[in-house]
Amino acid sequence: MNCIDEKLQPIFSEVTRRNCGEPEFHQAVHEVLESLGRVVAKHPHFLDQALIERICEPERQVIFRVPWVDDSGKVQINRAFRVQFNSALGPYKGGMRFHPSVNVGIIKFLGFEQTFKNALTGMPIGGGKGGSDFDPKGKSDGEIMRFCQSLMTELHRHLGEYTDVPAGDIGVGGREIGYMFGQYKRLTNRYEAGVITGKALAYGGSRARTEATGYGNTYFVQAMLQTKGTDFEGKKVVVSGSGNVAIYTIEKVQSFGGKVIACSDSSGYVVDEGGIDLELLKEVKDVRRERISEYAKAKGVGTYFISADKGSVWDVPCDVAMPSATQNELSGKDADTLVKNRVIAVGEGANMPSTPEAIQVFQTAEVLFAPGKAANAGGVATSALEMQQNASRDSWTFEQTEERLATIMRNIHDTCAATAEEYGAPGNYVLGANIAGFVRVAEAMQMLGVI
Ligand code: NDP
Ligand code: 2IT
Repeated sequence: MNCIDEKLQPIFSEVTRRNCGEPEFHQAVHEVLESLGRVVAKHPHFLDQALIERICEPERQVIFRVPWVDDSGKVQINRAFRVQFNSALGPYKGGMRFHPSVNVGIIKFLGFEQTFKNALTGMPIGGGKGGSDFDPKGKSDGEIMRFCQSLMTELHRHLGEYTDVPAGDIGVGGREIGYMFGQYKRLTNRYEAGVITGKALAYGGSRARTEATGYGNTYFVQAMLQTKGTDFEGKKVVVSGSGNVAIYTIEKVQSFGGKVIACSDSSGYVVDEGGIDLELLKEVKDVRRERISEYAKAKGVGTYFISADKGSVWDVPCDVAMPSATQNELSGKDADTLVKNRVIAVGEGANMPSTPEAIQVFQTAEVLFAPGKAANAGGVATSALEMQQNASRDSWTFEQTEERLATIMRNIHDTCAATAEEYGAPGNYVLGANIAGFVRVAEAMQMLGVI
């Protein structure tokens, strides 16, 4: 890991002391504090009023029990969380994650990242995140519905279009959003469409929200490639994951002339030298909800599956890598392999997928590296566009919405690049994103008094 400026070291020590046993949260805070040394050297007033300390402390954290009845009639118990991190710029905004690995530290790191990401979009949204250790794998539709209804029975009292607006994340897609919104509507007797995003078009969703995170990351990487006078045309691309973000990354990369030759899930990865067949991938993952090995089985010749215990998707030589599964899925060793295989750009579709060691390897090798809080902001930005459409009771075309998304991603890219330059680290998008996101939140907080 790089070093934190000595003025900021006590802040980090205090964060680790009062959030013990939460390594992902420490990692996320460490990375931002590494960047802030240059800010406080130039603008010491940011050290006043304990601004940085306040930004590292969530405004509110809710932890609750979710009891539900499975198909055999047995009562099951899960734990759920909502960390309302920062509302200086707008209502708390961020997804819900359903995955057995979820704990308070994971949700806290995601809420912290979300605060800066949302600031980078330039839109009026604060940062929050939630989730549960519920495992959706192998559950029936009825079980998923009863779980979502029970979760919302508790969560609804903390939400509102002006208070806190959840959306999807790992394990939470259109189906779960529908069940949660349906229960919110019953409990409140209000058709408050703007209380949740990622809704289906039929009941107030936005066109292009499903595609937005993957498309947005692709736009961001394209902007980085253009700074070097190149683009996706003819490039070999590897994408990890095969969920919402991965699928629409593959779709956009292909439309830009790139060739995606591998993708994965937690069971392993498939390599398809002819280029991933997107329709088949959507059928296997979105419709049938099967394992990625079924893709290789169905595709046959020229395609193969490697299980997760035999290697990682990052072993596949490529020009561009787009990690789109989960945190810390790309290690320093994986980064060494990618660099050895001459990767030229990495765009993080997932939240914090690269370990600090991996980021260091990419930056030392001068690989174009787009951190998640900038590169994957297209999802939440389009959620904010969904909120705008809900507030004005309007519905935009796909083209209008995608054009807004493309402009937002271009602006985020340019802001990160200009900020990195201003602070003496041209090309360092990590520094640019952390500083630009921090400054927007910190300036708003200063104006709001000691809150
Ligand atoms: P999905 O649930 O649709 O897909 C997740 C994918 O990642 C699956 O292929 C899953 O495989 C894989 N995965 C999840 N956890 C692990 C793990 N522990 N190890 C290996 N593979 C894993 O989620 P999304 O596509 O929505 O989210 C992917 C990433 O993008 C997350 O980091 C999320 O926070 C981030 N993100 C999502 C946004 C959105 O709008 N949805 C916006 C911005 C960021 P398996 O099925 O085997 O678990
Ligand atoms: O990590 C993320 O930005 C998301 N999961 C999307 C959040 C949102 O509110 O759309």
